[in-house]
Amino acid sequence: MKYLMMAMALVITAGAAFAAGSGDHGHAEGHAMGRPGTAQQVTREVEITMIETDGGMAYEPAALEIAQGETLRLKVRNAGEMPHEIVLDTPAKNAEHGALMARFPEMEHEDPHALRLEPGAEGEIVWTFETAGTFEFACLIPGHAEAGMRGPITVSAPAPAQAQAQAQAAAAVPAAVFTKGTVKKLDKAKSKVTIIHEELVTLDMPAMTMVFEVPDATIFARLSEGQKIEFVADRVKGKLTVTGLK
Ligand SMILES: [Cu+2]
Repeated sequence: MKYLMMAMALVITAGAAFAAGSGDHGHAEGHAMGRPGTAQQVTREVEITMIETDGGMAYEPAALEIAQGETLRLKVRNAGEMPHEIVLDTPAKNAEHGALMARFPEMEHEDPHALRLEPGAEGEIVWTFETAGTFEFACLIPGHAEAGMRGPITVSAPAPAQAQAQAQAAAAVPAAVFTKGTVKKLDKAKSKVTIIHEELVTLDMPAMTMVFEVPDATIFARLSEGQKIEFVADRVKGKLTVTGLK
Protein backbone atom coordinates (compact mmCIF):
# COMPACT_ATOMS: atom_id res chain seq x y z
CA MET A 1 0.00 0.00 0.00
CA LYS A 2 2.82 2.33 0.89
CA TYR A 3 4.42 1.69 -2.50
CA LEU A 4 1.16 2.19 -4.32
CA MET A 5 0.70 5.57 -2.67
CA MET A 6 4.26 6.49 -3.55
CA ALA A 7 3.65 5.54 -7.17
CA MET A 8 0.46 7.60 -7.19
CA ALA A 9 2.29 10.60 -5.75
CA LEU A 10 4.89 10.25 -8.50
CA VAL A 11 2.23 10.12 -11.20
CA ILE A 12 0.59 13.26 -9.81
CA THR A 13 3.93 15.10 -9.65
CA ALA A 14 4.77 14.02 -13.18
CA GLY A 15 1.35 15.18 -14.35
CA ALA A 16 2.01 18.65 -12.94
CA ALA A 17 5.42 18.71 -14.62
CA PHE A 18 3.82 17.79 -17.92
CA ALA A 19 1.33 20.66 -17.65
CA ALA A 20 4.15 23.13 -16.90
CA GLY A 21 6.27 21.96 -19.80
CA SER A 22 3.69 21.21 -22.47
CA GLY A 23 3.91 23.48 -25.46
CA ASP A 24 7.69 23.44 -25.29
CA HIS A 25 8.77 21.67 -28.45
CA GLY A 26 12.45 22.38 -28.04
CA HIS A 27 14.74 24.30 -30.34
CA ALA A 28 15.39 23.52 -33.96
CA GLU A 29 19.10 23.18 -33.19
CA GLY A 30 20.73 21.60 -30.16
CA HIS A 31 18.75 20.38 -27.21
CA ALA A 32 16.17 22.37 -25.23
CA MET A 33 17.66 21.14 -21.95
CA GLY A 34 21.35 21.84 -22.66
CA ARG A 35 24.12 19.69 -24.07
CA PRO A 36 26.28 16.66 -23.29
CA GLY A 37 28.95 17.56 -20.74
CA THR A 38 32.55 16.42 -20.40
CA ALA A 39 34.19 14.76 -17.39
CA GLN A 40 36.15 17.97 -16.70
CA GLN A 41 32.95 20.01 -16.46
CA VAL A 42 31.23 17.79 -13.90
CA THR A 43 30.22 19.84 -10.85
CA ARG A 44 28.14 17.19 -9.09
CA GLU A 45 27.47 13.47 -9.09
CA VAL A 46 24.02 12.07 -8.46
CA GLU A 47 23.23 8.39 -8.01
CA ILE A 48 19.92 7.21 -9.38
CA THR A 49 18.51 3.73 -8.79
CA MET A 50 15.78 2.13 -10.89
CA ILE A 51 13.55 0.04 -8.65
CA GLU A 52 10.56 -2.25 -9.00
CA THR A 53 8.11 -2.40 -6.13
CA ASP A 54 4.88 -4.25 -5.33
CA GLY A 55 2.88 -1.33 -6.61
CA GLY A 56 4.95 -0.20 -9.57
CA MET A 57 8.30 1.09 -10.71
CA ALA A 58 10.26 4.12 -9.64
CA TYR A 59 13.50 6.04 -9.61
CA GLU A 60 15.30 6.89 -6.40
CA PRO A 61 15.48 9.83 -5.98
CA ALA A 62 12.10 10.61 -7.53
CA ALA A 63 13.00 14.17 -8.54
CA LEU A 64 16.09 16.21 -9.46
CA GLU A 65 16.78 19.81 -8.43
CA ILE A 66 19.52 21.41 -10.50
CA ALA A 67 21.02 24.89 -10.70
CA GLN A 68 21.17 26.30 -14.22
CA GLY A 69 24.64 25.75 -15.71
CA GLU A 70 25.47 22.72 -13.58
CA THR A 71 27.05 19.69 -15.24
CA LEU A 72 25.85 16.51 -13.58
CA ARG A 73 27.22 13.01 -13.76
CA LEU A 74 24.15 10.83 -13.27
CA LYS A 75 25.27 7.39 -12.15
CA VAL A 76 22.33 5.14 -12.88
CA ARG A 77 21.87 1.56 -11.64
CA ASN A 78 19.07 -0.80 -12.57
CA ALA A 79 18.16 -2.66 -9.37
CA GLY A 80 15.07 -4.19 -10.99
CA GLU A 81 14.45 -7.46 -12.80
CA MET A 82 13.42 -5.89 -16.11
CA PRO A 83 15.32 -3.64 -18.51
CA HIS A 84 14.67 0.06 -17.87
CA GLU A 85 15.48 3.36 -19.49
CA ILE A 86 16.17 6.82 -18.27
CA VAL A 87 15.52 9.51 -20.84
CA LEU A 88 16.08 13.16 -19.88
CA ASP A 89 14.01 15.54 -21.95
CA THR A 90 11.09 17.92 -21.98
CA PRO A 91 7.84 16.25 -20.92
CA ALA A 92 6.51 16.93 -24.44
CA LYS A 93 9.47 15.22 -26.13
CA ASN A 94 9.25 12.25 -23.78
CA ALA A 95 5.51 11.92 -24.46
CA GLU A 96 6.30 12.00 -28.19
CA HIS A 97 9.03 9.36 -27.85
CA GLY A 98 6.82 7.32 -25.53
CA ALA A 99 4.10 7.20 -28.19
CA LEU A 100 6.70 6.02 -30.72
CA MET A 101 7.92 3.36 -28.29
CA ALA A 102 4.35 2.06 -27.98
CA ARG A 103 4.34 1.54 -31.76
CA PHE A 104 7.92 0.23 -31.95
CA PRO A 105 8.57 -1.52 -28.59
CA GLU A 106 11.96 -2.80 -29.80
CA MET A 107 13.23 0.78 -30.28
CA GLU A 108 16.28 1.62 -28.18
CA HIS A 109 17.53 5.12 -27.48
CA GLU A 110 21.09 6.03 -28.35
CA ASP A 111 21.02 9.68 -27.32
CA PRO A 112 23.56 11.28 -24.96
CA HIS A 113 20.66 12.18 -22.65
CA ALA A 114 19.33 8.62 -22.47
CA LEU A 115 20.35 5.20 -21.15
CA ARG A 116 18.87 1.75 -21.41
CA LEU A 117 20.03 -0.63 -18.70
CA GLU A 118 19.60 -4.37 -18.41
CA PRO A 119 18.81 -5.74 -14.92
CA GLY A 120 21.80 -5.16 -12.63
CA ALA A 121 23.55 -2.92 -15.15
CA GLU A 122 25.00 0.52 -14.46
CA GLY A 123 25.57 3.47 -16.72
CA GLU A 124 26.07 7.19 -16.63
CA ILE A 125 24.94 10.36 -18.32
CA VAL A 126 27.03 13.55 -18.18
CA TRP A 127 24.88 16.53 -19.06
CA THR A 128 25.16 20.31 -18.81
CA PHE A 129 21.78 21.79 -17.87
CA GLU A 130 21.96 25.13 -19.68
CA THR A 131 18.29 26.02 -19.70
CA ALA A 132 16.14 26.88 -16.70
CA GLY A 133 12.78 25.14 -16.69
CA THR A 134 10.96 21.94 -15.88
CA PHE A 135 12.10 18.80 -17.64
CA GLU A 136 11.74 15.16 -16.71
CA PHE A 137 13.47 11.83 -16.56
CA ALA A 138 11.38 8.87 -17.60
CA CYS A 139 11.48 5.27 -18.73
CA LEU A 140 9.83 5.17 -22.15
CA ILE A 141 9.37 1.41 -22.28
CA PRO A 142 5.58 1.09 -22.70
CA GLY A 143 3.80 1.20 -19.35
CA HIS A 144 6.85 2.01 -17.22
CA ALA A 145 6.42 5.78 -16.91
CA GLU A 146 2.75 5.20 -16.11
CA ALA A 147 3.81 2.73 -13.40
CA GLY A 148 5.88 5.46 -11.74
CA MET A 149 9.16 5.65 -13.66
CA ARG A 150 8.95 9.33 -14.30
CA GLY A 151 10.22 12.26 -12.27
CA PRO A 152 10.57 16.01 -12.68
CA ILE A 153 13.90 17.76 -13.28
CA THR A 154 13.73 21.33 -12.05
CA VAL A 155 16.50 23.55 -13.41
CA SER A 156 16.53 26.86 -11.54
CA ALA A 157 18.04 30.10 -12.80
CA PRO A 158 20.64 31.54 -10.40
CA ALA A 159 19.46 34.17 -7.91
CA PRO A 160 20.21 37.78 -9.04
CA ALA A 161 23.19 38.21 -6.65
CA GLN A 162 24.66 34.94 -7.84
CA ALA A 163 24.13 35.87 -11.50
CA GLN A 164 25.92 39.18 -10.89
CA ALA A 165 28.88 37.41 -9.28
CA GLN A 166 29.07 35.05 -12.25
CA ALA A 167 28.97 37.95 -14.72
CA GLN A 168 31.75 39.74 -12.81
CA ALA A 169 33.88 36.60 -12.80
CA ALA A 170 33.36 36.23 -16.55
CA ALA A 171 34.28 39.89 -17.15
CA ALA A 172 37.45 39.69 -15.07
CA VAL A 173 40.43 40.27 -17.34
CA PRO A 174 42.62 37.17 -17.48
CA ALA A 175 46.32 37.62 -16.72
CA ALA A 176 48.33 38.40 -19.85
CA VAL A 177 49.99 35.36 -21.37
CA PHE A 178 53.44 36.08 -22.78
CA THR A 179 54.76 34.14 -25.74
CA LYS A 180 58.42 33.88 -26.73
CA GLY A 181 59.51 34.91 -30.20
CA THR A 182 62.19 36.45 -32.37
CA VAL A 183 61.66 39.64 -34.36
CA LYS A 184 62.38 38.77 -38.00
CA LYS A 185 61.38 41.98 -39.73
CA LEU A 186 60.03 45.43 -38.88
CA ASP A 187 57.84 47.49 -41.21
CA LYS A 188 57.95 50.99 -39.77
CA ALA A 189 55.68 52.55 -42.43
CA LYS A 190 52.85 50.11 -41.69
CA SER A 191 53.77 49.60 -38.03
CA LYS A 192 53.94 45.86 -38.51
CA VAL A 193 56.31 43.26 -37.14
CA THR A 194 57.14 39.77 -38.39
CA ILE A 195 57.72 37.43 -35.45
CA ILE A 196 59.00 33.86 -35.41
CA HIS A 197 56.86 32.84 -32.46
CA GLU A 198 56.25 29.84 -30.24
CA GLU A 199 52.76 28.46 -29.77
CA LEU A 200 50.21 31.22 -29.06
CA VAL A 201 48.19 29.41 -26.40
CA THR A 202 45.48 32.07 -25.98
CA LEU A 203 44.83 32.19 -29.73
CA ASP A 204 45.21 28.42 -30.13
CA MET A 205 47.79 28.97 -32.87
CA PRO A 206 50.80 26.71 -33.39
CA ALA A 207 54.37 28.04 -33.57
CA MET A 208 55.03 29.82 -36.88
CA THR A 209 56.35 33.01 -38.46
CA MET A 210 53.69 35.65 -38.80
CA VAL A 211 53.04 39.36 -39.30
CA PHE A 212 51.40 41.26 -36.44
CA GLU A 213 50.00 44.77 -36.24
CA VAL A 214 51.67 47.02 -33.65
CA PRO A 215 49.34 50.02 -33.19
CA ASP A 216 51.07 50.99 -29.93
CA ALA A 217 54.01 53.25 -30.95
CA THR A 218 55.82 52.79 -27.63
CA ILE A 219 55.81 49.02 -28.15
CA PHE A 220 56.99 49.40 -31.75
CA ALA A 221 59.86 51.68 -30.68
CA ARG A 222 61.19 48.96 -28.37
CA LEU A 223 61.43 46.37 -31.17
CA SER A 224 64.49 45.66 -33.29
CA GLU A 225 65.24 42.99 -35.89
CA GLY A 226 66.84 39.85 -34.49
CA GLN A 227 65.64 40.67 -30.95
CA LYS A 228 64.40 37.88 -28.69
CA ILE A 229 61.13 39.01 -27.15
CA GLU A 230 58.27 37.90 -24.92
CA PHE A 231 55.03 39.39 -26.15
CA VAL A 232 51.25 39.30 -25.80
CA ALA A 233 49.22 38.72 -28.95
CA ASP A 234 45.50 39.22 -29.37
CA ARG A 235 42.92 39.57 -32.10
CA VAL A 236 42.01 43.27 -32.30
CA LYS A 237 39.35 44.32 -34.82
CA GLY A 238 39.94 41.05 -36.66
CA LYS A 239 43.70 41.57 -36.93
CA LEU A 240 46.44 39.76 -35.03
CA THR A 241 48.04 42.41 -32.90
CA VAL A 242 50.91 42.73 -30.45
CA THR A 243 49.26 44.22 -27.36
CA GLY A 244 52.04 43.78 -24.82
CA LEU A 245 55.82 43.41 -24.57
CA LYS A 246 58.02 42.42 -21.62
CU1 LIG B 1 11.38 0.90 -17.26
